[in-house]
Amino acid sequence: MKLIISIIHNEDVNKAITDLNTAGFSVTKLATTGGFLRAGNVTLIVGVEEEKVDEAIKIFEKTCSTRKKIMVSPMSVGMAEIMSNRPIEVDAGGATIFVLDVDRFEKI
Ligand code: 2BA
Repeated sequence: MKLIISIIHNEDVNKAITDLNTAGFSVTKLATTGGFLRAGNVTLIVGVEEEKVDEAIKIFEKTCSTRKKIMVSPMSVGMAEIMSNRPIEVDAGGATIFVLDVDRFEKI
């Protein structure tokens, strides 16, 4: 058995969990914080049989793929007016995935 630990963006979590559950995977969702940006993200842990690891990762690829998003930067005090509310392109989505060996799995 393997344990998949997948760190994803908040906005992808509902679709990822829905698709994982629909495919028969059990998922635990943890509210986490990235150490670099200090912003909220979500960590999903999924215990799977070894032969199902690729199927689960494909679901993460489908639901959490990186894409470009246009956002309006928030107005900030002191910023030149020309910079305020200017749309900027940012990366959204993506997943950081670890796959670990599980020595023992029990459900009691
Ligand atoms: P990503 O590399 O896509 O990482 C997204 C989040 O995944 C990270 O959030 C962290 O929560 C987790 N993560 C990534 N790699 C990990 C690892 N090896 N071990 C444990 N957790 C891991 P943040 O730490 O807030 O980082 C957000 C983004 O900032 C990163 O996106 C990366 O593009 C950048 N970044 C992170 N650390 C950096 C550093 N030391 N220098 C420059 N840029 C960094």
